[in-house]
Amino acid sequence: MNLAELYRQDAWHMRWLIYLSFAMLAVGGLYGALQGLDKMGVDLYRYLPDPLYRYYLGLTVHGVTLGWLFTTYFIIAFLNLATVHGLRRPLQSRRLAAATFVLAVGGGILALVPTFTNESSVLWTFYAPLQAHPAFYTGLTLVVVATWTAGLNTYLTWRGWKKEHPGERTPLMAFASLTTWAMWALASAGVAAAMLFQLIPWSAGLIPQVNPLLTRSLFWFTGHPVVYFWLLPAYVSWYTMLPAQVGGRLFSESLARLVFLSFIPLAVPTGFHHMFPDPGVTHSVKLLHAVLTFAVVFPSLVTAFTVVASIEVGARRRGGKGLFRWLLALPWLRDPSVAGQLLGMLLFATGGITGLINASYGMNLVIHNTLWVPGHLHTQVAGAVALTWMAASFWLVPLLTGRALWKPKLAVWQVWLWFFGMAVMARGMHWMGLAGVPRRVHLTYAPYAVFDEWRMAGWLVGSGSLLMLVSGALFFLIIGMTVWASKEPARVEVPEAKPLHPVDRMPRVLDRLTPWVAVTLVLIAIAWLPSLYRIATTHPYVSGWRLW
Ligand code: HAS
Ligand code: CU
Repeated sequence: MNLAELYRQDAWHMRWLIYLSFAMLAVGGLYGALQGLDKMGVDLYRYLPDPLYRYYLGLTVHGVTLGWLFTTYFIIAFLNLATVHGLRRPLQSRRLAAATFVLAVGGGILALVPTFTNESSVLWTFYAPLQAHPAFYTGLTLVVVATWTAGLNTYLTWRGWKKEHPGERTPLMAFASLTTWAMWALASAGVAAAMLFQLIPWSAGLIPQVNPLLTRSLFWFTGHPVVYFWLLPAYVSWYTMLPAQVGGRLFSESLARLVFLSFIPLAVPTGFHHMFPDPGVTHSVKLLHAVLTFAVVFPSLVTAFTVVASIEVGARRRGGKGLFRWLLALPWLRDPSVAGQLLGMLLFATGGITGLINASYGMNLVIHNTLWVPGHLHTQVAGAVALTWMAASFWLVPLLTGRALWKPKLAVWQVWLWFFGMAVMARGMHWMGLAGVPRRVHLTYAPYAVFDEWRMAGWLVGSGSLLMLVSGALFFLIIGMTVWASKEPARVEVPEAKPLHPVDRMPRVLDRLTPWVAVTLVLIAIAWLPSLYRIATTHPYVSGWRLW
């Protein structure tokens, strides 16, 4: 079977998941701009009809559409493609792929309807005792189930491949997808338990009370590793595709595998770093999570080295010279797909530094619950991850539709504008956070807000978010015109990086998941179970509140 036929077999759900993912980006992005402007004292919310003007409704739509839906839809489609391409084999079960699609989209609709009617203004973290409509929790749970069916399909596809290729090493692109699903399967257990045993029955009136500290801890059991569930598909692109796009080679396949595999044990036992100032968790457990957070930085530091080295190989092959001058040989202004990913990396490097500050137990007390944290998270997920996905879609959408990218030059502008917008906005957010401005507050109406003191910082947040709004609009124009109006046939292939040196020998443990999953289970047992048990048995259970 030739490759084009291979993608077409599974193309409809990949294509539609990608379109829906971008639709979520549009909805969430619009509310994002309103929030950004609020930080400079400009309230455009009040022009929206009731209940859409309500701040916490908007913030919930922003977090749910972007954190849960934009990400999940894109990840399923992109990892499907990486698996299918890596193994040169269609997905094992078309029925399972269709079921995944229905669960993901149906779940999203179920969660969003009660959000738009202001019955679920509980933000993306849905902390109890704030109570949402049962459909909200059920919908998000179905989205998580969709990730499980997608992961299962990848696993079955790999098993089918393995039967026909006994003793062969799994190709990197597929292996990286498998490790991402394995990490997520373990990570998602926390939120699934919170939903099934506490939040859904509680919101449906089947149990009268829940334990807020327990549901919150279970949220962060998943809520930290979910950020690597967002990040790893970008890593799939940086490691296995981008080097080919710049004419380079993957510097080391063994290091790449080590990075993906390390996220399995290290992603989950770190979640209490979101609860450093919370009562009810012992200091020793918090310290353990702080130390393990520093450990999970390691694979990203290795990534900084490996990916930049792979790109450097490409730049030197293009004639780049000197210690740093080779950077100029990269197509920063010519290839939007490459430029977007490089700019995403630059943002990611800044977010890595702020992440380390957050993780430093003592320093966390300075920034926790301030606008600093949205500054950090935007450089990571809305910067590195979203920019990488937009950049990848410049070859992905042509590949899946057969239509050439509409106006690549405009796409270069688009990614640069997003980068600048994000850099400016995040700078302002970090600044406001250090000045003590709380996150998740409608500042225009906060009686203590002193805009005079925050003028410059707030102006950066507002103007940065406007630049991103313009860039987002350009992105939709480019993708929309590619899909509907581009007449030229696409001549694209999945970029696939070859390793710099032939991989003859590699420790077997770098081609296996079981030992890594086993270590993870031990770490989870140490880092989570005693605390969860103690919280469940000693902390109070309370009834729900609906505010706003
Ligand atoms: Fe984080 C809060 C710590 C990574 C997302 N984070 C958040 C929240 C989100 C989020 C959404 O310890 C807020 C949740 C909420 O609503 O409350 N985070 C870290 C650490 C890392 C980290 C240590 N975060 C991420 C990623 C995210 C993400 C990735 C999304 C995708 N984060 C925290 C902590 C908090 C937190 C605390 C809680 C704060 C609080 O108090 O509430 C690390 O994994 C980061 C490692 C990254 C690096 C960067 C490596 C650089 C690379 C690029 C190389 C390129 C170069 C460019 C150098 C070490 C790979 C030059 C070359 C070219 C050729 C271009
Ligand atoms: Cu975290």
